[in-house]
Amino acid sequence: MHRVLSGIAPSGNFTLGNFLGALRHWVSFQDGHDAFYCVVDLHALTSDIDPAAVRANTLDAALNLLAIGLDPERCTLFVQSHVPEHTRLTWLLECTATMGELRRMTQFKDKGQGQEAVRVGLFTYPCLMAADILLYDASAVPVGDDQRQHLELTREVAVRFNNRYGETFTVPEAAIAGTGARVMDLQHPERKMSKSVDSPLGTIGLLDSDEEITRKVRKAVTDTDGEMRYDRAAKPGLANLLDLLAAATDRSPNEVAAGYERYGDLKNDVAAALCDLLRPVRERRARLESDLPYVHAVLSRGAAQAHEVASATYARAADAIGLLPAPPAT
Ligand code: AQP
Repeated sequence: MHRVLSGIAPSGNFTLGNFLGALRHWVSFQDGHDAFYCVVDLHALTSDIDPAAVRANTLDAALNLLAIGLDPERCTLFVQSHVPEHTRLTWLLECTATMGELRRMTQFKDKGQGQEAVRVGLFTYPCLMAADILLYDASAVPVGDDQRQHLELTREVAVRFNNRYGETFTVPEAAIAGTGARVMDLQHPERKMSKSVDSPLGTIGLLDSDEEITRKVRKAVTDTDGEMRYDRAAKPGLANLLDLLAAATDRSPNEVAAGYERYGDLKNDVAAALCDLLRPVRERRARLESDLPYVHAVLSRGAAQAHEVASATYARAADAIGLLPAPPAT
């Protein structure tokens, strides 16, 4: 069975972008795959953080992942920092990647922009992400389009390590969805919808009410020529709405565009489709909130299962690179 791994940072409220670009595919990959999913809490530490918020967001993320339909009987769900091999392997990979490679990462440039003192962790986090993936011998990594470059780096680092120190890692492939792979901000359709960017009207939250979803879609920026056609470059706001309805109803954006003449009618149907899509998530989440011991038990079992796989891979990598095996604990 093919192994699948993916993670999400507890860096704020999950968005519709996270859901359409990645999370709903995580649910599908549970069938027919050996699926590992983690809340990558260490990735949430790369900016100015509030420790209480990191703690709360990590639990919140686990609740959301169960609410979208992850089933601990069909996948392994865990918190990244509970498996210490993630940071241990990161060091070996930091000693494999180059400064030039990391400097080329566009997310580092985007997220570091305007910051006076950019943290080292923000620069090196693609190595942590590579470790997240390589530890599990994942052959597929379901991610949104924004992670394509990081996946490419992971592949390059894995290949280099294998060539230099002997066959150690499985070289993974990105599994990037078609429609929904890049959901844009409803108010600023030139930038992606993001959980850590403050854009109250431009971001649809995973747990937004029907009223909030409808209000935001109705206010979404379009254009003034009124011409219904799918053109991401010339008509990014409209294209985003067409993409959303296409992703929610499993059609192509051009097919969706052919069914409308007026932007208002399209917006009504986008809002209705998104409400239908997210309502069950909200309902499941409400039920889970009353059973936090269950959520902690899932994470504890997940950490043990993940550790079993990750420790074997780490031992292989450490041996390949020339580290003496650690003496058995006394
Ligand atoms: N707008 C998006 N459209 C499609 N997919 C998206 N993803 C994120 N935004 C969109 C996908 O969601 C998964 C989890 O994301 P992440 O936590 O690893 O961080 P990110 O990619 O940087 O996403 P955010 O929401 O923008 O988080 P912050 O604000 O922390 O940077 C990934 O598979 C991602 O591709």
